[in-house]
Formats: sequence, structure tokens, C-alpha cells
Amino acid sequence: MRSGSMLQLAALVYSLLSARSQYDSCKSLVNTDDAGPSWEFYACQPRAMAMKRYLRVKVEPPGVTCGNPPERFCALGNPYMCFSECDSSNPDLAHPPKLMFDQENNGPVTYWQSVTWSKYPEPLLANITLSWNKSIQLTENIVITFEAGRPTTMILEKSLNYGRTWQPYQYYAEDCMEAFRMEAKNVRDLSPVTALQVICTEDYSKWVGFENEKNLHFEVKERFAIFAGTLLQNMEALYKRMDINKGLRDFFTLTDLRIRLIKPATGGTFVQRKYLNTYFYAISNVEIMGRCKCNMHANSCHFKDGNLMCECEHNTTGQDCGKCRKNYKAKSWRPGSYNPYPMGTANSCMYTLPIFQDTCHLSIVNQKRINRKYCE
Ligand SMILES: *[C@@H]1O[C@H](CO)[C@@H](O)[C@H](O)[C@H]1NC(C)=O
Ligand SMILES: *[C@@H]1O[C@H](CO)[C@@H](O)[C@H](O)[C@H]1NC(C)=O
Ligand SMILES: *[C@@H]1O[C@H](CO)[C@@H](O)[C@H](O)[C@H]1NC(C)=O
Ligand SMILES: [Ca+2]
Repeated sequence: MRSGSMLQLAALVYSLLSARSQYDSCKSLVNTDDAGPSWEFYACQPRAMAMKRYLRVKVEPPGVTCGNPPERFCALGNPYMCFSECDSSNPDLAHPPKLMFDQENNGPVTYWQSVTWSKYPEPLLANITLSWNKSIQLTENIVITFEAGRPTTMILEKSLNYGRTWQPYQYYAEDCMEAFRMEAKNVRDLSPVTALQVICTEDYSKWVGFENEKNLHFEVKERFAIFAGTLLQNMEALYKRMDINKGLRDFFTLTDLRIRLIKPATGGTFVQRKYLNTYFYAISNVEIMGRCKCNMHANSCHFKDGNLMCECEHNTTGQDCGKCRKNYKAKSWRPGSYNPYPMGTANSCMYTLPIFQDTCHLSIVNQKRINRKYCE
């Protein structure tokens, strides 16, 4: 490695490490000379985690996963290399959806696989829907690994409301104009003004010259870099933007993600009817690094009974710390603020003074009719 790129790598690692330790404490005990120790509160967020461990997956339509009935499939570009059979009733030959989210370690690659395109020219469509039942915020690129060629056409979609409504996140095609009537773009072409544009990219769909490329990205880092600099060295600038721009915060937030597979890899040529058992989808890994969205009111998030929950501080409550605790509604709820960098402002919920009890007490003293509503 050249020393220049070594330096870049070191800077990147450094900025990632420091980025991770920002906003990590919600409060600390400070000593003041006159009043003794007291709490100080800060904006805080949980650490980023591998979100593939906490999701539920649904693959549609039913029957699109291979193996029922058992089926032989062959290598794309080499239809005489028919290496294997998919059989859902045999654990050694089955390719269920959960194999997209397991830990690969150093064992053999495990993957979900679709049926082959035997029904051509009817399209081979599959939706893979990932649900967290919790708002999460992406912190790194989504990386999807395809074992049998990256698809010719697909769409990544997201939902912010637990799957009630969906919006496109990114279009992927070998030819964006042909597939979606969209101009091909690259995240590197985006500017602060267009950073949140939904684009169609051809970067992850080409075959010729990229036969061995397996990964497809949704570029989170590159979008952060539009504000924070190419090495993400200026996270302060990104956080300042996030603070005033809800659209920017929401762009990286989701509750569900859907991979809409529309056309499998075809080896850079037209579909050959003789070799339909070489066309299928196979996904070995979906890497999604992110953190629970807790509105800057929690620095930890727990997985309990199959669901992620923020451990709310600052007298807030709810799955995302999105409201004030009972009796802490003296001010209206607000998210914590990233400003001033790097500790932020907690914007805690405040205790409601018990004025009602006083009114009740006074009523008794004055022997007036007791107002039950106040005295209960
Ligand atoms: C996939 O999801 C989209 C909506 O996001 C829907 O229109 C389409 O019918 C679904 N396709 C399949 C095969 O379930
Ligand atoms: C989703 O999360 C909410 C809040 O934690 C919980 O009440 C609900 O039961 C969860 N839904 C499912 C399907 O687990
Ligand atoms: C929340 O309320 C408790 C109990 O009144 C109080 O001790 C604590 O300081 C409050 N926290 C914040 C962040 O205001
Ligand atoms: Ca796997």
C-alpha cells in the first residue's frame, strides 16, 4: 500500500473511532464549589450495532425460495458447471432466508437462493422485506452480497412507518434509462443541495469487467462525506446540518427495508432459453450498521422479547424516547440537540409542579366545595 493511502486509511479509522465516541453519555456528575455534586445532562445516542441481528425477514412471493420442489442450478457463464442442487427438505442443500443474516466467520459461505428463471419470459420477481419494528439510523453503507452475480435490475425501498408506506431509496440497473427512464448517477455527483436525491446507479449492476464483484452498496458514508468531508474529518458540520434539517435526519432513518429484485444477472448478454437454470438470485449477506433512534435521549438500546427498545433518559419515555414521562410535561417534548458540539443539549422533560394539590388544600381550608378533579 502506498504511504499516502495508508495515511488516508489511518485518518479514516481515526475519524470513525472518534465519531463513535461522540454523544455517548447522557449525563455526568459534576462538582460545583457551593452546591456540591450535581448532574449535568447532554444529548446522547446509542452505539452503532450490526442491525442484521435484530430484524425479521419476509420473502415474497411465497415459493420464490428454491428447493420445493428440489431444483438443479448451474453457473452463470458456464452452463455445463452444474455444481449443486437446492432442496429445502435437506438442511445441507436448503437456502432459507436466514442465511442472509448469519455470521459467516471462516466457514463456508451460506446464502438464501431463489428459484431459477424457468418461467421466462415471465419476470423473476422477489421482495425481501426486513423489519425492525423500531426506528433505526444508518451509520455506514448497507452492503448486500450476491453470490451468483449482482442483479441486472433492482430497487431498494424503505419505510419510516413500520411498513404502512414505502418510498424508493435507490434504483440499481445495468441501464438506468432502459429500466427506469432515469439518468444514471453516482453519489459522488451529488452536492449539499442534492444530497438526498433518490438516484439510479449503474455502479453495481454491470457484468462485463465486473464478473467477480459481489457487493452492492447503499452509500451512507459518501452522503455523510458531502457535509463532513471525504475522510469524514468534519463530523461537526454534518451534525450541525442534522440539527436544523429533519429531512436530512429522516433520510438515514428507517423502520423497514425492502430489496425488490426485478431481473437477475444474465452475464452481460441476452437471456438464453437453453440455460434458464443459470439465472437466479443468491444473497449471502446483508450488512446494515446502524443505531437505535432514541431522539438523542438514550445511550443504550436493548433487545427484549424480540424488539429493540431505547433506555430513555432525560425523563422521556416511549420506544424512541419520543415523549415526556407522566408528570414531566412542564415543557413540550423536544429531541436532544447536537449543538453545541460535541456534548449537545439534552432538552430534558421537566417535572410538572404539583399545583393541583395546593389548590385542593386551599379549598379545604376555605371550606369551599372540594373539586374532586383536583384532589384525586
Ligand atoms: C413487492 O413490493 C412492491 C411494493 O413495495 C409491490 O408493488 C410488489 O407487488 C411486490 N412484489 C412481490 C413479488 O411481492
Ligand atoms: C413492536 O414494538 C412495540 C413497542 O415495543 C410492541 O408493543 C409491539 O408488540 C411490537 N410488535 C411486534 C410484532 O412485535
Ligand atoms: C428527571 O426527574 C428526576 C426525578 O424528579 C430527577 O432527579 C432528574 O434529575 C430528572 N432528569 C432530568 C434530565 O431532568
Ligand atoms: Ca450467510
